[in-house]
Amino acid sequence: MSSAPTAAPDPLDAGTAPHRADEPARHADPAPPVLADRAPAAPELARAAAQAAGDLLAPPSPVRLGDVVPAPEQVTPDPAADFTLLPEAAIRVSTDAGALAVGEQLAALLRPATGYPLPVTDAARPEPAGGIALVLDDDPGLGPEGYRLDVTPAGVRIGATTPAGLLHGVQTLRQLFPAAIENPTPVAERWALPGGSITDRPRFAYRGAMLDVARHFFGVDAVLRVIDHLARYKLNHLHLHLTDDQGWRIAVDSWPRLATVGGATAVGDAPGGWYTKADYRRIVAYAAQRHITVVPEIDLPGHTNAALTAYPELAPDGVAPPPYTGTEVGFSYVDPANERTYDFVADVLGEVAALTPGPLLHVGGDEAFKVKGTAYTGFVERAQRIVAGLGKTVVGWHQLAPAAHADGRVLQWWGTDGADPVTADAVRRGARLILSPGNHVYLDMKYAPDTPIGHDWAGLIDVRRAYDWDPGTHVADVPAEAVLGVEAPLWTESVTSLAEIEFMLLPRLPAVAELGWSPRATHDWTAFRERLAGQGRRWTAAGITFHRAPEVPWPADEPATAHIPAQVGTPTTTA
Ligand code: TNX
Repeated sequence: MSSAPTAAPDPLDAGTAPHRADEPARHADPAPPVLADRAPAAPELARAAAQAAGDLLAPPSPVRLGDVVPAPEQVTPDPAADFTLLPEAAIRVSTDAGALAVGEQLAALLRPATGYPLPVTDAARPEPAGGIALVLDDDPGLGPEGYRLDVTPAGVRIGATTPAGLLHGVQTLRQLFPAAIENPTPVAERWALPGGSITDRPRFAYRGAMLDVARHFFGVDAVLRVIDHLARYKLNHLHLHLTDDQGWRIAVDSWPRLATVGGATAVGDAPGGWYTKADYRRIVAYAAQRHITVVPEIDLPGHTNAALTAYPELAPDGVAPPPYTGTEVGFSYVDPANERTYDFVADVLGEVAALTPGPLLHVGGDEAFKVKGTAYTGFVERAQRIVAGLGKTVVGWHQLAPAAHADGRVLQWWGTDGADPVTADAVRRGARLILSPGNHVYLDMKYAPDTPIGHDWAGLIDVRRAYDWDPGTHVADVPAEAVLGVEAPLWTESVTSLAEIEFMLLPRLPAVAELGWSPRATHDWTAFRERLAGQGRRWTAAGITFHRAPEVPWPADEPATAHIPAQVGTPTTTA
């Protein structure tokens, strides 16, 4: 609509007391002959009037179209095409269950701060019509996760070939609203969006983060919140490190003591805990709604002290070790020479595979210092066959490299030196890599010497260090085509609460997310830190803890105290 019809209500009035579709028409015509036909026009008129008034009276969108993390592939601003979301806007979605679910998520993101009803409706060919349209399009150039977003004065249109693409478009749209959109309760704000178009798709298929729930246990709600953080930055895998020396965190019906005995402990005598199968399914389902695949890890043959306390028959000497609540690694292992060990591996992986719709099963394989040579590779090869027999693709830490190749196998490389001929050789034999270089993306590393929690064995990792490397060229003699993507692990020996998780993830996780998503041509530290700075206000509005890293130019209007983790040093995890 280009002009405000004279019959519309006072635009200023419309701006403050919006005209709702379910109210009687308020326009000047005293007796509309066919009220039922005329009434729907009134909200449209009010909307147009308010939009026109807003355009005249209010400043343009405070966010620029390119102010998005991770950086989109292509951004074409049109400053003359800003759009303001008004109270009567609707979300119109292609008739498809997955698309509708994304529409409901968009509504759930926008309703709290706007206070608008934002009804979600479906249609064969939805149009923005003054609101937001999410459209399943046939545009093969976008790939399975890409999207196109258009902001015009007529509204917002997001097109994608899949619901996952629509959700990524929604996450971009979310960042284009003023930061107050993150407020959990209504705020008075002009919900302006910058005009123009974005065309976007990921560089790498695998973009992940890992949460170690074994060293300290984190309940389902904390994990769901971490999933929200992943979704925000278009990550699509959550790797859960479910077992380690200090705790076993997933119920296994055929070996029940793993959870009930092995799950009772944690580092530093913090409370233990484990996920029931229902808990785990909740995590998987919540992630799936956000188009995030859960990758469960059962760490074998080392990192198994908790399993051995529960089932000493798996220990090389058959004796139950005491529970372990320290932070050393490499001392425990299940006996690779005992057939019972392979019953255990098959049973556990079988139950975990049955709970996991995603294709990947992670078998660990790191730091099994006491299982050497062919004892180690023989164990790994049997574990790889068990995973294949379950119809899954095996992932393991890059220590798996010397073992024989298994179809599709994926190695997670956590080295600190890109010269790694053993891994490069495994790649030549067919392996693909997930890159988690310890000295760039280990989010348990301290930011700086005075970071109150975290390690420094792989060095200090400030935001720039997390950002300044290229997954496509990082490991010598590994071509970019063999790189499935990137993952940022958070080990939790020193991380004890949700606030501390967030403090370590933010702002480094978005840096890793950008390496996974954005084309290399957009890589630019100066531009990145500016865009990242804009996220701070959003985290503050949403009540999310983050580290106010000094190399990022956070906006000056932020209260400095909002970013200090409330519970540093205070274990608050519960079973
Ligand atoms: C190494 S990385 C480990 C973990 C520790 C981490 C601490 C890897 C596969 N193993 O067991 O938690 O260092 O940074």
